[in-house]
Amino acid sequence: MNIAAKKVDVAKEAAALLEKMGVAKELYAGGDMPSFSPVTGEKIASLKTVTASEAAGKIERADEAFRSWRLVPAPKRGELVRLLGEELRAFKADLGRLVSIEAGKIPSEGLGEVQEMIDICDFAVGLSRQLYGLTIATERPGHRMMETWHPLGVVGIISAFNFPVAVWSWNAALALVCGDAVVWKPSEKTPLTALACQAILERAIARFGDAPEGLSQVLIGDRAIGEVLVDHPKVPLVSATGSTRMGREVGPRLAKRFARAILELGGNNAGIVCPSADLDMALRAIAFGAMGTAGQRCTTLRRLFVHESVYDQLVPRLKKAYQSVSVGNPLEPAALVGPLVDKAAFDGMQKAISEAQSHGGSVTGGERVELGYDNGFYVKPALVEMPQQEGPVLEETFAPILYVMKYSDFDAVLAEHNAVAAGLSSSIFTRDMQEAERFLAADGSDCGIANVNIGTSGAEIGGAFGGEKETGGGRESGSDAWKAYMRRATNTVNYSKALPLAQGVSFDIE
Ligand code: UN1
Repeated sequence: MNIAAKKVDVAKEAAALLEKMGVAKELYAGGDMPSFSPVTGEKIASLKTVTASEAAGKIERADEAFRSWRLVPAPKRGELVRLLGEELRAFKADLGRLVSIEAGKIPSEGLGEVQEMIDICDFAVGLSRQLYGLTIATERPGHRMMETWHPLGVVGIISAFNFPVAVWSWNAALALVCGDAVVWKPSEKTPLTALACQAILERAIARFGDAPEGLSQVLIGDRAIGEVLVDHPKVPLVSATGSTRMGREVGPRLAKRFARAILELGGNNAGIVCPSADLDMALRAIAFGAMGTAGQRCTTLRRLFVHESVYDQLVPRLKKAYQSVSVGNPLEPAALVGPLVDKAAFDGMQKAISEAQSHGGSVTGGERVELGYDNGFYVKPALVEMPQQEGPVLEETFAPILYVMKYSDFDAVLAEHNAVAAGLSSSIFTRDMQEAERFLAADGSDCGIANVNIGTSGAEIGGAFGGEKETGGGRESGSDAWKAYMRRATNTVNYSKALPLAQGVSFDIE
């Protein structure tokens, strides 16, 4: 079912939401950087950009703010993030709607993204009382060895269009409780939601009272502005989310100046459906994983291996789901699949589909859905049955294409599963404990996320998020990901009256 076009004035609605969230009009009207809504393809704002020297100035100011923020006790820093969580609760509907307008997400996913922000704030508030190190046994009498975690500095955040607000919050909420300042370069495709987040944080800062000025900065601009952030000597950590291509440029630049990198890059996530799988459950998980967010999550399910014994039960049902899924205006609650972000995404999808066909792929869906918005790129999600894993199946195409392949041998499918460059998310559908445990074992899935009987996408914030190989190796969000945002010091204290050297070394001077 396609959701028919409705007359929507996205520019007007975006402006009303920005005003309500407290974003100053001069930041998004009359500037030189356009922002478009994928809902209709219309221009919805013209943003004021920063020059390279203004960007450097903002980084300097953030560094100054860091120097006092690091001295504020961590639980008090947590109070700022608690207030941010409160403000996000108050503006959840507005920010979620703006995410729908600017990134094209359906309402529940726009709201879900803001919920993810609220969740990480709650996590970070708790964390602000748990930034603890170890006390370690020393080999020397009368000594104590311990580790202390200190604030690190300015954390640079580079985020992508597809999670325009949540990814910032995973980084910012942790960085702020860790005693760091943050400077954010959002995607050029989603600058308005970034301005809204900054305005919401500023409300929290105003309520907090005495946070240093400049603690959080947003850099609106193009790639050159991102480079200022990546190359600035006062930014000891950059957390960058985006394509592997972007990571290949950012990673070496950071390495060159020995800065830390948290890279969260491409994914080419797979699922395996085993003979014992609960097929009803698998069907739902696959549908959300592959078609949800119009295939534009880094965790989107892109490759599916189905055991030959269940292939003919599952795949026809999946195809039916593909044919009947509602595609349409994401501002309408009935749509499950909203638009692609832009024409380039649509062209990339069509190219991958025709390449797949030249490798013997048989396609269901994939065609453009006309809603009457000239520059809105809506598509039927594509399910492509492939004779083997080759050609475009080995690449991440940021669009709703699910490549489906048949398998017969478990060891062989595990090897196929891991035979791609990216290593973000993975899942297995099975009720066989041996298969499930093999998938999670050292020689099982090589991804940063490996799930059993749930899909590849929609991770909770409580776990560390990120992946291996060309996904970049970084971890954000929960578990002990906070450690990357702090500086670890090992301290040894001698409370004895002697000076024994470690390793039995003697060095006795007169
Ligand atoms: C992304 O697409 O960059 O696991 C992040 C998920 C979300 C985050 C995706 N919690 O799908």
